[in-house]
Amino acid sequence: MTETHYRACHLCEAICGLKIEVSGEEIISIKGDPDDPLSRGHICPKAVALKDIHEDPDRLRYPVKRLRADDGEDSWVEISWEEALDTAAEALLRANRDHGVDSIGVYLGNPSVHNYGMLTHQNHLFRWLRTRNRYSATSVDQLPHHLTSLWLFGHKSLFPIPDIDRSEYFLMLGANPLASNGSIWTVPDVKKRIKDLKHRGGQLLVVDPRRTETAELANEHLAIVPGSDALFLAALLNTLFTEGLTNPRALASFTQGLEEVAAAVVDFTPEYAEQHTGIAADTIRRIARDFAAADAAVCYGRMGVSTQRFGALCQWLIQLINIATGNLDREGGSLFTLPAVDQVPRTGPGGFDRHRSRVRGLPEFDRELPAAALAEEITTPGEGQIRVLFTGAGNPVLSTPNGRALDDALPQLEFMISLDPYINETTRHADLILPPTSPLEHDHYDIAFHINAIRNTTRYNPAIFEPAADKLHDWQIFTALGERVAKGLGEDPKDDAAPHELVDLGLQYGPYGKDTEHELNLDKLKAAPSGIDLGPLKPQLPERLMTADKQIDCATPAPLADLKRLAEEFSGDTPAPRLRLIGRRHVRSNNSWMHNYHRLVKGKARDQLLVHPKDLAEHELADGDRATLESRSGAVTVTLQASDEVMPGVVSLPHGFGHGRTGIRLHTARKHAGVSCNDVTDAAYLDDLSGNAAINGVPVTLKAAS
Ligand SMILES: Nc1nc2c(c(=O)[nH]1)N[C@H]1C(S)=C(S)[C@@H](COP(=O)(O)OP(=O)(O)OC[C@H]3O[C@@H](n4cnc5c(=O)[nH]c(N)nc54)[C@H](O)[C@@H]3O)O[C@H]1N2
Ligand SMILES: Nc1nc2c(c(=O)[nH]1)N[C@H]1C(S)=C(S)[C@@H](COP(=O)(O)OP(=O)(O)OC[C@H]3O[C@@H](n4cnc5c(=O)[nH]c(N)nc54)[C@H](O)[C@@H]3O)O[C@H]1N2
Ligand code: SF4
Ligand SMILES: [Mo]
Repeated sequence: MTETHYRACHLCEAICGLKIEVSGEEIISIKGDPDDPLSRGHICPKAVALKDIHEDPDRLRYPVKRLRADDGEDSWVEISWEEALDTAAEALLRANRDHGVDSIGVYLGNPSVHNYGMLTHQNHLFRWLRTRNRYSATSVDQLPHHLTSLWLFGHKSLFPIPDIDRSEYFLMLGANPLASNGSIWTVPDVKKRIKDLKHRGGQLLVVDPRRTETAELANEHLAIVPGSDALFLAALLNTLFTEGLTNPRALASFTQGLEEVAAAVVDFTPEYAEQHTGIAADTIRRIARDFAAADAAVCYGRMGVSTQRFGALCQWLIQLINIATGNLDREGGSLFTLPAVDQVPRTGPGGFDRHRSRVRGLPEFDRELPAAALAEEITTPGEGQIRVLFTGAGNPVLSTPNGRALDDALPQLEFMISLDPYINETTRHADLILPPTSPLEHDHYDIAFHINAIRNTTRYNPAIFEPAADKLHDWQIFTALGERVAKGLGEDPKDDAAPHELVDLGLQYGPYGKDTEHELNLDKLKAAPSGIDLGPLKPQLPERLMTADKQIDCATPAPLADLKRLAEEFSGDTPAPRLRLIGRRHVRSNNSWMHNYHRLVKGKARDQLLVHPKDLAEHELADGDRATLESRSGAVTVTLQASDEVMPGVVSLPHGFGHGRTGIRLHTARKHAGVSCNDVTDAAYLDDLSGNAAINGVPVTLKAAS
């Protein structure tokens, strides 16, 4: 007998509604849920991989412990949860006692944000580990967005969301939602939404060194020299100010400091930007004028402008453009969400540079240090050196800059614990791997991504399969381990509610809860498995601001000062590198961890280095050649693919490959091993302001493989 289950996909930020047919233990089909008010039936090819994840024989079902062998041929043995949790707690307590709190390092990866129990319960462990050595994927990703939101709106998670369904003019930089399905912008079915924008006479402009799938669909593609976006954005602002095109509209009564910003960008003319960006001054002026004249316009930038040398400055300039033209908090511009479980008033706003990393002095953000510092904090002796590492839902060996150095550093640890279902490039170094239940064995409420969504909606779905009694969810692992650590420290761990109980409370006391017409609670959501529509985004300022004075102060000291670094970088004193490396995503990938499912990797290889034909000719190389791609920090051997998608001077390699290393247990991924882009990216090449990794725009050289 088949049963139908409903579920939001947790694999990417689009959180599409799914309809899953199950017969007994078997998944018969996974389709889009047309009744989901946000995704309207849309899905991408990854949704079906939920079945593959669930069934994957490589996925660990029980904890495993490393058995060390003298010949180096270590092996893994399954152990009980009791033994695993005791061993993990002992290792953490021992490090704490023998070497101090900072000797424990923590790295949390991207899926930890997609798994709501990991969000609600990670502090059941981490509150007992008072280490400053906390790291996450944030600092190889969206850190500049958080900083900008903290600076301007008073809270790290108050992200302005592009209101694409009502927009008339959309300026997009460094994002490829046709592959990524949107990021810091939960926008399922984005292709249709872009087409609708064009049909109603709106315009999409894409600024990207590569003519991406999204750029192909746009009205206009502007190829930009990687890392030069801040000059382009500053020149747009400069034009807006000098031509008298600014008009903060409704924001005027609670916004200050635009005059200081105008003064600070006075030298950043379109002509100056033209020299370094490759975008003509006239084009920049035209875009500024069209942007200011449009009924509703929005500027949005993502990975490509966050993970580069001026990531924080770029994100701040983008918001300044939206503010100066009155397009923030405006329908068709960008708007803040009001999610049913609203984390903003409940979580701390975040802070910046309250302490620094031990070895290189990189700034903290929200109690985390830049991931680019992790390897050196393991290998550099001294007080505060990391001796024991805990990783959860992350693969920093493949995902952080100069991952090869981290790969080499991990064996120096005294002990390593990984909360992960796979033995991969990172967890192969662990002493103990704690695997959680499969995603379909636990319930799901998206705590993280409704705050980025283009419409306010809410949905909760229970688990599809009942896990065996001897399996633990991620949140239960955090709780069980936290209990042991707390007791070892002589503390009393509080018995806390399960994730769904917290969501129930969040709903009842949230903006659509008890005291409102919606009266949301968990039972109400259970009765509406495709989700509940809470309507389009609405203007909410100044009420929604989390700044103490409910004002937006545009004259943020740090990015204003960073304009000087920008001018120095582009002073013309140092010759530009001949080639710069950028990344790329494919709709059937998901960072490093979804190459183990046959249906997502079959077909043409997609791990080649894209090189413009002109650069191939200049290097006396040809399509299909094997070549060495090298940077200051490392080299890999790649297969070349001639492509005029990338602009001359730019080469593109996807990240997340590099599965050829010994000791990993990913049978399908191994057959599509590729090389890791992050063996070439550079841990010293950062956005100096935020500490975010600059994995895009890295200077590289190319030569025939020997
Ligand atoms: N060169 C380059 N580098 C990049 C990027 C780039 O564009 N170019 N992108 C960056 C970005 S945006 C990001 S977010 C990072 C990602 O970096 P990471 O988060 O470090 O890497 P992922 O590949 O997402 O690793 C996910 C891990 O989580 C495990 N996992 C999956 N689901 C679960 C679960 O439910 N529970 C648990 N416990 N584990 C789970 C997987 O097995 C895998 O080991 O990479 C960054 N690195
Ligand atoms: N299919 C799939 N979906 C995903 C992921 C995945 O790995 N696969 N990862 C998820 C994650 S963790 C994230 S954070 C999001 C990312 O979501 P997006 O940011 O939308 O995705 P990317 O494809 O990384 O887009 C970045 C773009 O920036 C361009 N770029 C590179 N350097 C520069 C530059 O200097 N300037 C400008 N203007 N552009 C530049 C690149 O060519 C690329 O097109 O995607 C999420 N969704
Ligand atoms: S777009 Fe993202 S959320 Fe939607 S089905 Fe694909 S992976 Fe899942
Ligand atoms: Mo990401």
